[in-house]
Amino acid sequence: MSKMRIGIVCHPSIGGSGLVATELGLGLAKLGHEVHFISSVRPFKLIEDSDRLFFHSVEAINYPLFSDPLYTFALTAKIIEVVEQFKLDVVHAHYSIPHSLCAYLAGEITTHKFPTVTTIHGTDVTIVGQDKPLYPLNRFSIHKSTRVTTVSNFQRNYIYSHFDKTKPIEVIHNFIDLTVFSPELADIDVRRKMAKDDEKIVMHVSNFRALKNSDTVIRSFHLLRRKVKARLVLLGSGPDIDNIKLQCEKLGILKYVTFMGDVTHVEHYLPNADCMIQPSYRESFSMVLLEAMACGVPTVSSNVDGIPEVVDEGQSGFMFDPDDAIAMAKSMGQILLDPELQKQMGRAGRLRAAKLFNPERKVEQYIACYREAIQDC
Ligand code: GMT
Repeated sequence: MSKMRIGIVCHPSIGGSGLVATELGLGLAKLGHEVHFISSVRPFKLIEDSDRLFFHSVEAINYPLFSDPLYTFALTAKIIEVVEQFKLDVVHAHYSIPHSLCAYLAGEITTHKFPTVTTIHGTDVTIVGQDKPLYPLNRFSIHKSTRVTTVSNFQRNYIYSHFDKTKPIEVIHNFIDLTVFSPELADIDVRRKMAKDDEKIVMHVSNFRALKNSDTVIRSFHLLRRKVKARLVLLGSGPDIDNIKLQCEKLGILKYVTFMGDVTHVEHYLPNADCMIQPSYRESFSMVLLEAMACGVPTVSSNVDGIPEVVDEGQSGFMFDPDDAIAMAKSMGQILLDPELQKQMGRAGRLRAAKLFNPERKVEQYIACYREAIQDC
């Protein structure tokens, strides 16, 4: 089949949708396709351009007349420039707002016509999307996309029930590079940067916003500490961090918590954890849980949204209502006090990640989706 020239518009985030978009682009290039990333910052895993991988930086438009850098129009202009210069066959927009809307506007302006594939990652419809002023923009961008995909069956049903039933939506679950996220990369020197040798590590990775529910992380860890000599390791940063420190101080557990801050290579830290806790209130999928599974780390999480499509209950992890700190503490204790169970769950998680969320299958699904979009255009 002919090789394609594909534009990828994404948030250059270290984890989540930015990681998925970058890994997808790398996988497409490995298969011989030409991939053009369009974003404000070079995706950190895209070390350099090559003969099939290109990065196009969106420069903000700063005129004194305007109160903000007009990023949305700068992005639209950059899509037009790249589409026309490289004659792209398709543009893949990760997130409907603003990326898919910018692709639509660019398509109305360019002389070189192209289809748009939009991937809904969750927050664009469940959080931002429910914001009344943005609701019509979200619905319009979904409707105007040539093809729409999303990352879980839950998310597809959510879009159907809240936005647009007429638009067929394909579910392509997120995926993970099992050579990058692996238990083989556990490293005692890295572990010792986080905890003492005789402390079990409970890890939480987050952007510390309200929906990540750090309150339950702290409360369940506080209860766990009564039974297990454990240390809570927090990766990431965000608006809730200061409150978390205050809450830990009040509970007298601040000395058992390691704040690692933002780390670019979470895969260096994750394999050293004994358990991952992610009690989010909303998650269309949860890359963190899949990353933990790939690293052979059992998970304790909430049971919301797309998470039950990632976690195999009782096998790779345990799931509870987001605020059930008591049950989460109990299941973490069960895992951390039984090394055989911890190993068994870790193995089950990695096998599940390899079987259901491997890059090869998912990249092929996106390629088929692009080809259908090109035919429809
Ligand atoms: O959850 C976030 O705050 C980040 C956001 C993102 O853009 O990465 O995550 C969303 O997309 C991820 C990749 O598809 C999903 O794994 C996350 O579950 C989803 N977050 C939510 O739905 C809250």
